[in-house]
Amino acid sequence: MKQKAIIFGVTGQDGSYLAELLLDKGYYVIGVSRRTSTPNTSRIDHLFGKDSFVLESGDVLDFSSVYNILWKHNADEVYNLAAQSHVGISFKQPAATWDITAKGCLNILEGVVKLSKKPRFYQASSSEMFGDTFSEDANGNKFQNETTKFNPQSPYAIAKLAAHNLTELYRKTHGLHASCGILFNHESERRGENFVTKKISSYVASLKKFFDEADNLGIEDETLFQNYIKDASPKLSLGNLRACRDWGHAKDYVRAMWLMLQQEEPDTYVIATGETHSVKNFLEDSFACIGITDYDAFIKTDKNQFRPSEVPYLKGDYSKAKEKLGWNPEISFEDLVSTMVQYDIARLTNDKQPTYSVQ
Ligand code: NAP
Ligand code: G4F
Repeated sequence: MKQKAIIFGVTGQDGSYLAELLLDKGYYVIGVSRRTSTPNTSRIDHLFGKDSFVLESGDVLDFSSVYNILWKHNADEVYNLAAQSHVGISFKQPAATWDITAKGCLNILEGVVKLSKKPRFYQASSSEMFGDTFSEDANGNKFQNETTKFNPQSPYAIAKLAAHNLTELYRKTHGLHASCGILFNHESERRGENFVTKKISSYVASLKKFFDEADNLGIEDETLFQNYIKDASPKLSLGNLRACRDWGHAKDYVRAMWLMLQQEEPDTYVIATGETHSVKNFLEDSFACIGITDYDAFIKTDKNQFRPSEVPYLKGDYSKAKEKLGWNPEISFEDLVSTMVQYDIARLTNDKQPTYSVQ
């Protein structure tokens, strides 16, 4: 019999990669997507028509829809990836963020508890929960691991911490096989458009297109050409460039989610690369992909992109996941940046809407 898995949040970045991973492993996958007024399935359209993939309509805010799906499919594993996952937006929509991200998780946990055969459960916890805290090694190097104190700095992070604590509580009090992955930032070609990495890679691709078109305008005078570039090129508006993040590729991270649910005992694991880079570093490497080193003329500061409180520094220590799960990240920061930029260039060159290959 095929293993069955339910993915809440299947239409998101991670949901789409996790669905592919599980299908490759021979699972029957039930994806859950909420009703939206415009299509939200572009990341999983290529999965439709597969015998082992089905999409159910459900909303984590609606307990009865959650419970009906859990009861109907009697799955072996349930992954909760559903969230309002944008930190900046959580300051503007704190209640919606709380309901989806915290109460949504509770709805799934309550549904799982009521089943006679209880599936294994994965909760998508976040490095945002650390907020402004870190641990230090003997040499004064800063990092976060499973023992670092949490001090969340946004409505999103507070909601994630509530869901995290609930999952650990249900593990203890209901004996659920419920695991939490404290995942540090992970990106990909499928990253949502309003996260900083995707903003940058999309912009750099549009700038490359602008340069290619400018070359064909036949402006022979170099000064005129440079003035044209300066005045007419699109500009990228960004906020805080100093924040540091531990950025990995989502494909590596969904493998860790699956590994957690294959362990005899449920637990909590940090998943990260162990490296940290500033937003400025990400910018520099992205511009370098199109041969630009001096990018100041293309960047504007947007006060609205600064957050009321920031998470200044994230660098994960994933030793526990390495030792217990045998997990290591395989895609480097440099490859992540160039893959995202090249993907967006190809997308614009072909003048196509995003399509996502199964690889
Ligand atoms: P994402 O692309 O924003 O995906 C979020 C998913 O949640 C989407 O499928 C979204 O559906 C769904 N969703 C939102 N509200 C819902 C509701 N009321 N009912 C059902 N589904 C709902 O996020 P991601 O980057 O894939 O991240 C996956 C999970 O990991 C999230 O919980 C995120 O908070 C967490 N996380 C992410 C990172 C990261 O760096 N990516 C790091 C740590 C933790 P729509 O498509 O309809 O919007
Ligand atoms: O790309 P971001 O929006 O990601 P952030 O806030 O780190 O959150 C992501 O990672 C978390 C894990 O640590 C997840 F839990 C969460 O769901 C999400 O996936 O911002 C990264 C940094 C921040 O410091 C932000 O202030 O980039 C800075 N930034 C600078 N300019 C910007 C911008 N962020 C965005 N989104 N847009 C900007 O224009």
